[in-house]
Amino acid sequence: MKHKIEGFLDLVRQRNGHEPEFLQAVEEVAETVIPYIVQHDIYHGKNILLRMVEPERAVTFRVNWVDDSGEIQVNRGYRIQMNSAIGPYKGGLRFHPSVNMSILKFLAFEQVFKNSLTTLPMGGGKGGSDFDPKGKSDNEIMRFCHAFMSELFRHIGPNTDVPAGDIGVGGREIGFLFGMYKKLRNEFTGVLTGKGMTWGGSLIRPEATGYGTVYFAQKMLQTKGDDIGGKTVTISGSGNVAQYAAEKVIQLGGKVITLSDSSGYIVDNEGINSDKLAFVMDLKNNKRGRISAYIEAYPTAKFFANKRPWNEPCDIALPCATQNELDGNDAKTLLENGCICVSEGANMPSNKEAVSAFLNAKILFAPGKASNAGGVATSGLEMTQNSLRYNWTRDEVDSKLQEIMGNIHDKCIEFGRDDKTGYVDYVKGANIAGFVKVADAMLAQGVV
Ligand code: NDP
Ligand code: 2IT
Repeated sequence: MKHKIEGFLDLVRQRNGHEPEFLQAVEEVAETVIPYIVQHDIYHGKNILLRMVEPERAVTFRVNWVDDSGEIQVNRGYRIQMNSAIGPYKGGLRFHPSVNMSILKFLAFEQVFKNSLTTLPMGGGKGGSDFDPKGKSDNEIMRFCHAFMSELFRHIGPNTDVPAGDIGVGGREIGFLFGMYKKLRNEFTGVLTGKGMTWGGSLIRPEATGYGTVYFAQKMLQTKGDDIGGKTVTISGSGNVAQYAAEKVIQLGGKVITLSDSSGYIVDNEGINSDKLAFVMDLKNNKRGRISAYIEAYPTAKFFANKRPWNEPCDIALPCATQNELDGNDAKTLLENGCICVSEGANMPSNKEAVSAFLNAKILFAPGKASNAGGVATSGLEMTQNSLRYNWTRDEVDSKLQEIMGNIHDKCIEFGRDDKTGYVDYVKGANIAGFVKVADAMLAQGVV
């Protein structure tokens, strides 16, 4: 088996040697899916996984725009259309200076499995730009988004590829992107998700990723007769996913003690209650400030520059910032401090060593492609509402989101539970369950 997996990975490494994040994502999937393929004749000799690691299409394009001082800026735009076997390409856009092919291909690859798990008909894609929104004026953001869409529009469409937000792309950016698409195509369609409530958006979409991550943690805890009430929770990030993960933990009676951004983390041992969270939301979403400002408002809290929150003792950890933000040493510290549950809100936040440490310790560990799927699932519900030209209520969307997270959890158990020990390997479960649906569709459609 080891030989088969290594043979496959060698091929992928030869072709993509300079893409470390992409290789990391593929390795994790190959290690769980290849043994499954070997045991199931229908997938033999079809090179399905080899087809799945090659994007169906990847476009890169120049984005020219003029900044407030009149200077012409040049950024690079991308869209990776990874797999459309079960539906139109679907996945976010990331605006961050670190964006490159490796990062977007890892995200697009993960998205294929995640979208398959949601039970909704969505293929996988991802895109974005190395544009840095930090410190830019609203007018600069608008000019950049318009310039970006003036090329992207020819590659997407409501039945072809439906982008959404990710790091650096929230409601403001989706608005500017949608406006330019509508102007160029002269049509009002659900080509993007995460839209504003008065122009085609869905209630609960802003909350969905964070809420879903916590619903998934709750489902895992319930398998042990436990729940979130009374638990101490560390969260990284302070953006969209982190904010609503914190909100749901607070609603369910847990105590959130940390939040972070790329400059460091804050710890508040009295607990970040809903008033303090409202302060953070205003700071981050309206003032676009730094998390360190929290200690000016709440002086009993502490700020640690350039550090991550994983050395703070907790029962539950929710990494909600970015990839590879939790390494093997962080995992060891979390385990030594008694952490029993990790539910990933970000994509691939735990590196390979950290994932191994959690699985070896047999704690409840959910990989992002399962636990953060609530965001894209609710994007799928936004697409449905757009097609119906109808809006569901907040409660209707929230109950569908909870049902979907429950279904994903069930699938992980079906494909990830060890018959002998009863331990659920959610990584294996999510990878195989996600793979089966896409692979079956690819087999049915032939070599295209
Ligand atoms: P936001 O841009 O709203 O927030 C990102 C947060 O993470 C910020 O606090 C940011 O800090 C921090 N962060 C970003 N990059 C780094 C870095 N390199 N090092 C340290 N901190 C960093 O993004 P989201 O909340 O939407 O996304 C967070 C994660 O969740 C990402 O992994 C994303 O792919 C994933 N995700 C998002 C979904 C969504 O619906 N939005 C759905 C599923 C997954 P700073 O402000 O200093 O940059
Ligand atoms: O990583 C993700 O799932 C997202 N950024 C959300 C994608 C979407 O289409 O809603």
